Amino acid sequence: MFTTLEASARSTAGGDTGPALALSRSRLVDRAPAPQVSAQLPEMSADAMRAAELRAGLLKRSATIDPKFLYDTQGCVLFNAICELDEYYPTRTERAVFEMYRTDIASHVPKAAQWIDLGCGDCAKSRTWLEHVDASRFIGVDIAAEWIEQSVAAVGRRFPDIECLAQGADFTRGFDMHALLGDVEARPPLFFYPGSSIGNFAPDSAVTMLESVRSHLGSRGGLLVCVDLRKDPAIMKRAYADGLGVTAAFNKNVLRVANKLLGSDFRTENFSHQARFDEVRGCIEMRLVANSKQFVRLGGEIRTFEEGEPIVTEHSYKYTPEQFVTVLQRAGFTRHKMWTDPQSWFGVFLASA
Ligand code: AVJ
Repeated sequence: MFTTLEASARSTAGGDTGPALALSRSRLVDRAPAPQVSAQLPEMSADAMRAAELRAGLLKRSATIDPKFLYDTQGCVLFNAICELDEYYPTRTERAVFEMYRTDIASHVPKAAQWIDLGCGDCAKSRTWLEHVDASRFIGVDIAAEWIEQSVAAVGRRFPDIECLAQGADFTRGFDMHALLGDVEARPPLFFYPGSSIGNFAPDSAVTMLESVRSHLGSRGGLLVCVDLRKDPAIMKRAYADGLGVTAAFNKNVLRVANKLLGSDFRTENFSHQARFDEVRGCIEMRLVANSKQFVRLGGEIRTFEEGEPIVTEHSYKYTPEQFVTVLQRAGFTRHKMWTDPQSWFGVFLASA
């Protein structure tokens, strides 16, 4: 049987101190057939900010690359291929839970909701939800500002009565959408954060990010967030070390992204993909390990990588339901419901203030 959990928790007092929204641009896509576009131009080059962040990570003693850099056009194609792999269970398990409980979950979404998709991409998941909920507005947020304009415009054509907005933003750095959301009592926000992307944050950072979400909810808003649950480590590991090497290609592609953004000269063939489950931290760690000593030109400097030295490219945290409820409570959510699959591999949480 599929199961649902329901619980309520203490409320957390206090305001919110998320950093300012790192907006690259904002586009209003207002109703088909001729979407109007109102632009808010970027304050500074988003590429320059991304390059500085990427470079700083690579120059640390223990080199890291933030996982958001995995998703250039080719990275998105490779990630979509990962989602089709036998070994990669999260995508199809999430889909199964959504399909099984769509009506029940939708019945908990407030009327006239502002549906905010964090990391909307092609908006495919939201599109199905918008057929089942009463939304007044759809806001697609993604770091890939250019390409979501089109996918959000397509949502606008499919749902002419829903006001559609594409918001280019790196919401991983905290965000402030209060002005954009307007009267949240009349139109309660429903933040949609699927795909277990929350797993890319370490628990403390997940709390900070979800606090930021919670600060926007008003009295009736909510958060629909999907979480990969703890299971046999061998199963989790296989999902990140597939037999075809698609995940390896996805991981190594980030070095091409670095070369493009920084003008560096990483050679993808000189690094190997590694994925392991860290039992202590409860996460998959994905790395690129130098096959031999590497001298990489990074702007004016040479970054040396010793043989076997890793660049950590992603952490993917896996939670027990209880652990994730604790994260929600720490972020100030007081009520939640969870839906899961028969094996309890993947959790869909609806949380409210
Ligand atoms: C998109 C962050 C949910 O952590 O499982 C897939 C990304 N990395 N294979 C994940 C990913 C390697 C994925 N998330």
